[in-house]
Amino acid sequence: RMEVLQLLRLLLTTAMLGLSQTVNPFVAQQTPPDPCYDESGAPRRCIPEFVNAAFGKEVQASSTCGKPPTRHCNASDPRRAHPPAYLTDLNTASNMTCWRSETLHHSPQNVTLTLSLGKKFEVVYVSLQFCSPRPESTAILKSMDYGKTWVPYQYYSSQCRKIYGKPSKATVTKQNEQEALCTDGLTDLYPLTGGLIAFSTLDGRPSAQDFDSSPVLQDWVTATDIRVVFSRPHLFRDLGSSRDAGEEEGATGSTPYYYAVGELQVGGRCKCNGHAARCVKDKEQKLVCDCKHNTEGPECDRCKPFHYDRPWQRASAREANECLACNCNLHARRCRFNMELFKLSGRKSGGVCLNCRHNTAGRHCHYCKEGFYRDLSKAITDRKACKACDCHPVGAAGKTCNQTTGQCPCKDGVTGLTCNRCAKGYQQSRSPVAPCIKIPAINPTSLVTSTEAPADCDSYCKPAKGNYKINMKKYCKKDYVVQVNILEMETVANWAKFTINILSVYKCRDERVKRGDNFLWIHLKDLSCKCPKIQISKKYLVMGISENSTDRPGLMADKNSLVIQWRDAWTRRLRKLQRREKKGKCVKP
Ligand SMILES: [Ca+2]
Repeated sequence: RMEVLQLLRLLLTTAMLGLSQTVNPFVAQQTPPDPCYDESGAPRRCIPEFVNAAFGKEVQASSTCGKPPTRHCNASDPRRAHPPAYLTDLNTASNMTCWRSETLHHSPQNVTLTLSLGKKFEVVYVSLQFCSPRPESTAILKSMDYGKTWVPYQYYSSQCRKIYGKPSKATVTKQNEQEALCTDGLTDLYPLTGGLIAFSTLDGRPSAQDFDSSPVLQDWVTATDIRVVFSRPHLFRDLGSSRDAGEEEGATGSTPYYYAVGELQVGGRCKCNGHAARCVKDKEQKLVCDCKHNTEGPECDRCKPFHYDRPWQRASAREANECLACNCNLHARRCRFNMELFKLSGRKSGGVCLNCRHNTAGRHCHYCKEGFYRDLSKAITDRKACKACDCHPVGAAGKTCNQTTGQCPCKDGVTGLTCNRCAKGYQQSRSPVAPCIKIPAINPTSLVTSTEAPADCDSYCKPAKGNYKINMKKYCKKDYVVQVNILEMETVANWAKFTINILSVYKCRDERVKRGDNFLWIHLKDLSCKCPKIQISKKYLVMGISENSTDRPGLMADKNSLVIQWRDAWTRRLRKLQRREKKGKCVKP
């Protein structure tokens, strides 16, 4: 029969499990490849080995013989004691050690065995090997909350309906996979010793084939405690008068009886939800999963701190479902999970960094907080990735720069990253409110660059180009030779009036030409044809003729003047020409 085969299989497993409990302490010191990760280091499902979770654990029995001693049982005599420890000890095939209840006189005679596994296990089977005849009625229960509440796993009875209120022939469907059944199998009186009761948690349950995706069955196999209740023995009138039980003291009236079990097994795996390959004792000697995949908790049932980028999930054969760290670019130590963001991301990422440091901000601490901007020479993960804004106290309209570019908000006419200079077409003023003011409408730059320049420039003059030669002849022809700095410009009628600063005088026949502030006049027509070409705040060598004009005090330049952007190399040359002139080398025109 199928049942017999199944029992044989369990017995074989029993033998193997017995061996696997013998731990070699030297094996643990080696470092075998971690089964929770594949060869490339990618996480994969891992599960603790299949064990007899009952082995060596303490069982609470509601009744144990030998106190007070009887002829067959003496708790204080090791040779005749039958303590509950014999339920989970290491049996040898030849010498089965058996727990034995007190002799019971009245039916029903309930005896309860309670086994605490110490943590959640995924139970595959519960089996009992008897040293007495099997009980007529037995219930197996489990607890998932360390004994606070109990749910039935399976009933065995020749009178299912009468004893347990259950039909004896029932089938499990997808709708009642978490329901305990009652069977009249495994309740035979015979064999009188060595009989088995074995309950396989997943046997005959439809979703067992797809256990990974059945939370109902995952729940069904989960247990922290197992309880066996022997509800009713076989009555000895069925048995005849050959049992020693009948000879026990006090056996009067009803037929006395006892239950005896040689081995209680709970076959299963330490429950770690696919995130640990083994269970270990923690500091308090409690059994816990050795969690991987960034999980923690006794059953690896939650994500480790800072690993909240997606919800915790049990590992499956296909997916390790490891917990993922939040991406905070090394600027945060804490994060939280946000379901809305997770959904918006297509169920990929829902982590939100908390308390971004190093002047960063954002969900991933991925940009700079207000008042700081990205230093693009450094990686975003760098502690100095964000620099403080450096906005000019006068030129900037505020202290907060663009978080990406560092651009400060500049006042009108001000430019530069920190707002430290005037924009094109603007010039510095003394006002802190408007530090740069517009250069008056008609200005040389716009005229010169304008496409509306007079078409006859080519015939009118040749704009200054390329290298100028400064020779004695030219020097002698001019009334003055000066180095000037162009400061400002305004227009007066058809004239451009430049405010200049005369830096050096190399020749002068005019008293008005001396170092210091002065004016330089150029006719707008000349200027628009770039003869000469002049730009504000540049230095020039100006060689020209004196012209007395009360309307336009200062120097004058026109298309025949030499106005050349200054070169320092000229200083020596001009001094030389100056010396030669003093020696009378200039022939007056
Ligand atoms: Ca035993």
